[in-house]
Amino acid sequence: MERTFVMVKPDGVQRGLVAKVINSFEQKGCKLVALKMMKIDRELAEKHYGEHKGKPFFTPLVDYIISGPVVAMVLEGKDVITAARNVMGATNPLQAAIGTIRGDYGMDIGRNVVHGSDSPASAQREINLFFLPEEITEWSRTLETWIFE
Ligand code: YYY
Ligand code: MG
Repeated sequence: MERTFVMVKPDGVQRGLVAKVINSFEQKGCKLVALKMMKIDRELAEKHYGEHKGKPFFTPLVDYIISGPVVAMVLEGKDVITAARNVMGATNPLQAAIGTIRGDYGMDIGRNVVHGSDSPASAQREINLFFLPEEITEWSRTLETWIFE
């Protein structure tokens, strides 16, 4: 079973989209194993987006992600990293398909509502950045065999 790190970004929280975003992942079949609201400080933001350091959008991206509370979560399931990325849609909401979170709720690449890890290595790194092991709840979902073969 794979895990991924997902977060409702400050624009999603301010716009009252938290429940809708979580619902999109739940209805897809992702299992929620950790969830919290928090404010990200600059140090954590720069670590989280470390791969983008030096790019022109890095500073505005960090300023945006620390501009208000976020809702961070860990999702679990077979191939959940890919599944969650598909639920989110393309990075630029203008290119994201309608029916995806970014396609349905976004207009601008710099306000794209949601984050999700892009690989097993980044998922592991991001989960460890945002959650202590004891904040992740292991539980068995009774309908698992109706979601995964
Ligand atoms: O993983 P994902 O969020 O879909 O995109 P990344 O390429 O990792 O970029 C992280 C974040 O940076 C993206 O969600 C929006 C922002 N960004 C931007 O503002 N302008 C770009 N040209 C590329 C990315
Ligand atoms: Mg990324």
